[in-house]
Amino acid sequence: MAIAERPETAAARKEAAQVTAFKTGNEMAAISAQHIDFHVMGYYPITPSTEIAELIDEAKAEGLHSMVMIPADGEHGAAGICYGAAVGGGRVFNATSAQGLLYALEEYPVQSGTRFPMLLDLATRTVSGPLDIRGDHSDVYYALNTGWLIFMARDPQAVYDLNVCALRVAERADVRLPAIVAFDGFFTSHQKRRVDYFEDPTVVREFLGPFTETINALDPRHPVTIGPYMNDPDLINNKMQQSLAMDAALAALPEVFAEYEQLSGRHYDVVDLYRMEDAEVAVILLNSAAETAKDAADRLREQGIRAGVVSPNVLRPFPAEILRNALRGVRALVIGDRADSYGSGGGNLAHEVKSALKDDPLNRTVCLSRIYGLGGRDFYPEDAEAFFRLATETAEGSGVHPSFDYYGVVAGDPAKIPVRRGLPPLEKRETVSGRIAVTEDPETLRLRVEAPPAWQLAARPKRVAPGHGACPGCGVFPAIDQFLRGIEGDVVVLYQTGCAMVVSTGYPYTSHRVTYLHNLFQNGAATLGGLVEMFHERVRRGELPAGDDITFVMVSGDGGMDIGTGAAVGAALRNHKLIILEYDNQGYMNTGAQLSYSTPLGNRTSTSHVGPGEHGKSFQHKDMPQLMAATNIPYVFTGVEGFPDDLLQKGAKAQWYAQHEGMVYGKVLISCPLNWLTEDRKGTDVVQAAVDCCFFPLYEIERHKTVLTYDPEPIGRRIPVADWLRMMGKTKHLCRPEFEFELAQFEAEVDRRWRRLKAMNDHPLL
Ligand SMILES: Cc1ncc(C[n+]2csc(CCOP(=O)(O)OP(=O)(O)O)c2C)c(N)n1
Ligand code: SF4
Ligand SMILES: [Mg+2]
Repeated sequence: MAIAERPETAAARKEAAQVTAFKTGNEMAAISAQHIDFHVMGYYPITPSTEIAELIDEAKAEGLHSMVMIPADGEHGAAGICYGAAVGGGRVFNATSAQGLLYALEEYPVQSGTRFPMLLDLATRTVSGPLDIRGDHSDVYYALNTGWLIFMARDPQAVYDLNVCALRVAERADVRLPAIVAFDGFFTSHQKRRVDYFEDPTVVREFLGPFTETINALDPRHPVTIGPYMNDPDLINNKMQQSLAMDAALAALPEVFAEYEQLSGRHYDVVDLYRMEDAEVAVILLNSAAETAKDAADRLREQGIRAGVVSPNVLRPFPAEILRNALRGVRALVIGDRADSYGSGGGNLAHEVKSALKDDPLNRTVCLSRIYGLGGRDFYPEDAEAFFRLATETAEGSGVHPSFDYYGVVAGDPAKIPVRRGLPPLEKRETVSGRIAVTEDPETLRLRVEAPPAWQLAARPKRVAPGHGACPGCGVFPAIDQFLRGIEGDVVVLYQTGCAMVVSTGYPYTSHRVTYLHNLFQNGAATLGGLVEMFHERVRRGELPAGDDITFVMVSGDGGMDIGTGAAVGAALRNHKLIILEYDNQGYMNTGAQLSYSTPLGNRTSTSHVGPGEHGKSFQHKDMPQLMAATNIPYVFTGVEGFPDDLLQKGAKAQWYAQHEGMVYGKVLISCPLNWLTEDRKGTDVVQAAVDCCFFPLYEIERHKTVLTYDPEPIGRRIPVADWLRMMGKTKHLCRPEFEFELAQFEAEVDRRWRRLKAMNDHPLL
């Protein structure tokens, strides 16, 4: 709410017809994107912004728009795609949150510094670590110095409206800067509100006008040079121009908002001022919390307290003068920041407001800075009242409060010693079965594993305890367990972000009975590489006992092997003594089943819908084992849960290689009943069918020699690919006649890869 109508403009306006609906911020972002009709959207899924791309993709499958949707390999890639598309001279869109923004951060100044406008929606979320997917403003604050325009959308209506207005300002000839529209993760991204949007999308397109390119990289008759290096004295001039572009944007904003009001009937100011005309005490808050504070201000006004609320709709350019004018008569002000600038005595908003006031020699406002609402902590009217109380007591001199503090922190009990919430750590003796022996065959140079059948080791204590939160029928932990059963001795695991991580640790609980470390899924392999090297160095220095070996295992999903390919390949090329175990469930499952590069062609996912405008995923699945084999690490393997002895033996070999020669990579296909749309109890059958149709061959590449460890053909078990696809809700459409083309392409690719593998198996040099 809060978009007050100015009566004087109501008569003058020529409003376009609108639809009234009940929508979330993400829905409004998706609708506005379609109305704007961007040429290209480059994106990478991250909660809570993921839904925006999902909704746009769904609409594309229904044939409702023709925007090109490009699923990137990570946010850095997404930002690169967007930049590339922007220099091509069209409209570009992206959406992200938290780590996604940070991962792409270094690209943002490149784009603003070369002055190519685009729009990025940011559903704000806490920056890791610790990992917390709910909303605060720690991400958007990182963008403050990127040179992008930053709009703050307080509710779903504002998401739609400011997306349109932001782009209009961004594309002005005197601005030409990319823009962020930030709205509160979950509070705004996921809560439905009453909203209006234009019935006819062309209203938005006409408001924006055709995209006016300045220069573009797609006109060979007029070649341009974009991004040459630029040294002193030009660079400082370039930056000054960027600063002037921000000034131009600030000057243009009232005009753009007024024009938009004519069309929509909704009024926006650069700074939203609520009951500030005569306010003596005030709070400054961004986005949804400001709406909460308005209710509190109303209540206080009823008690005779002249309370007001200030909330910038725009953070870049920073509306310093408007704030100075608005706060001139305010005696005490609480500035709430939903993120800290650690060690600086305030959040970014507090510092910027204080600095704006400093330029007014007449200003006597006492400012208090409070950090609140971190990690999605709610902000209720009572909290706003507490802020007003601080301001009132400060104004009246009836209370002395620190100028900077955290608000809403729960004091701990120093006497309380944290207890480990989980099963006790494994004893050394529990980690060794003594029944697995690995020796080198001097003739073949392959390893020989002597081990009992996997079932005989089933009683051995598991490294992951059963008390985790995976879905019924999930194949992740049975597969990890089977693999780890082949490993003797101590293990340290690093889990990249993904289902296995999310369901097995959540402060203060752990399902792991061994040392466990998490790092974000773009960088786990590098992190574990560092730990391994520290281990060996400390052993060499005598700081850790020699001979007490540890096996280091990184567990990653298939998505982690998209965004983390670079780190994994880097670790492989350095040949750290560690194992990467990828569990492949063919998608980004913990974030809601978006496509990964391992998702096969034609599969239905939440970012590759099936409909008249789209036939599921549009490109073939990645062959990660072959990619890793190309790094020449000593051992690469594939496995599935349904072949436990095979997986156990590969675990034993993996340990030997990681101890003696260097890095190991293994990929296990695991069933995900929730998102594959299969029965919980059918998981093993489905992955076995994937092996039997030769989609997922079981093999190993040991010291560069490829060997199939299971061949369904000579034993008459090979089945058609369609038989496997028919087993899953996400793929059974591929067996319908209208998907004949996709099925044929997919079958041909499966066959090509299988025949190649067989040739490699048969040839001594391959
Ligand atoms: C830089 C960054 N981008 C995006 C995310 C959101 N995210 C976390 S896990 C994940 C998908 C993981 O997929 P996968 O590795 O296949 O594991 P699964 O969930 O399928 O088990 C995504 C997109 C994030 N945490 N950080
Ligand atoms: S979403 Fe899939 S992979 Fe994740 S826990 Fe559930 S079944 Fe397992
Ligand atoms: Mg996955």
